[in-house]
Amino acid sequence: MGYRVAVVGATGAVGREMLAILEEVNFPIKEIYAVASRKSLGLEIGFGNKTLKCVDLETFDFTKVDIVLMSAGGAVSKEWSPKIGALGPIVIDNSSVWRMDPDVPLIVPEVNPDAIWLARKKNIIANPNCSTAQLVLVLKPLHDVSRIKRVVVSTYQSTSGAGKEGMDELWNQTKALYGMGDKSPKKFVKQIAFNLIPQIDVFMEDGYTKEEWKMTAETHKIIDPTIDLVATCVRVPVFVGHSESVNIEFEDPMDEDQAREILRDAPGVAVVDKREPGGYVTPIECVGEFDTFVSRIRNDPTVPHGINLWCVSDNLRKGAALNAVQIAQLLDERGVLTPVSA
Ligand code: 11C
Repeated sequence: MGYRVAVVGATGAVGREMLAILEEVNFPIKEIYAVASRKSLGLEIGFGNKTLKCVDLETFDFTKVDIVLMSAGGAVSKEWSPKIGALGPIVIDNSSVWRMDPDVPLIVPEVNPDAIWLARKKNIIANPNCSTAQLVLVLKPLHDVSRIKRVVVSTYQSTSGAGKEGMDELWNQTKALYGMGDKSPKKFVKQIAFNLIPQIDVFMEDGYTKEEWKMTAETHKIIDPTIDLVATCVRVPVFVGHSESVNIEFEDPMDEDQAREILRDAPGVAVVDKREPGGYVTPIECVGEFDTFVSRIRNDPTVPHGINLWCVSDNLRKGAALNAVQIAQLLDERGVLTPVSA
């Protein structure tokens, strides 16, 4: 028994991770297709001990599949997700296009699995922004114990959040600064090598960036619209792994010891919090991991019930591909889809 799965955007950084994770978690697969734009036609991608040849999005017959993992950008998703959904498969989409649609569930399986009931409305499920996914994993178990009033979060986001071109720019500029090649910014608006940039996505009218707005709006949809959340999002010269400094203020008592205990039991979270040099997790150490790591849990002495913490997660995994695959697992567990017999 297994599902017929298509990965759309299979040649991208997240698409490749989706294929790798489907294999790693041993997702029940009957058939698997790597779908991409025409320019990638025929390109070969490894899947376990098999090789998949990329097929063309424009001509692929989506009635042959049950689940579509889509990571092909907003424009492609806007056009294709409804078309595919109308044919029957459920699309799990990694872009921002559908997240705020009231008829589309926005799911982090450890946090709001029950939102899956809405999956069949449009046959589209949205995957949150990477910086939101790791944050809600940490906030929800704390909010369940003592209501969160206010969150102030500052992010340190890796270049892979902007795709392969973002990583290439960091690599090329770093080499150029040692005298080899072009160091002019292309993907980012300023130099990223040996620098950082306090802008991710476009500016909105109120002076916040769209990435900052997404963190607030998506946290409201996934956990609770009454949480006040304000973000400052910063791009840093790291290849993979987003980090966040999070200040949380609670309605009722909560302290560092209680928060540490709650987070130790939280699904998808690993606490590494030794108060000694190096007793915390940095982005390099989270690469390839499934867990979101929490370190530096401290009382905030400036408010009655507040804590500060540091959290780090692989943005290509929990922030994108892993969460999408976990949504597919949730569809299986909840019996939303019926596997095809061998
Ligand atoms: C970044 N978080 O690091 C962004 C990438 O809404 O899915 C993901 C954008 C999104 O640049």
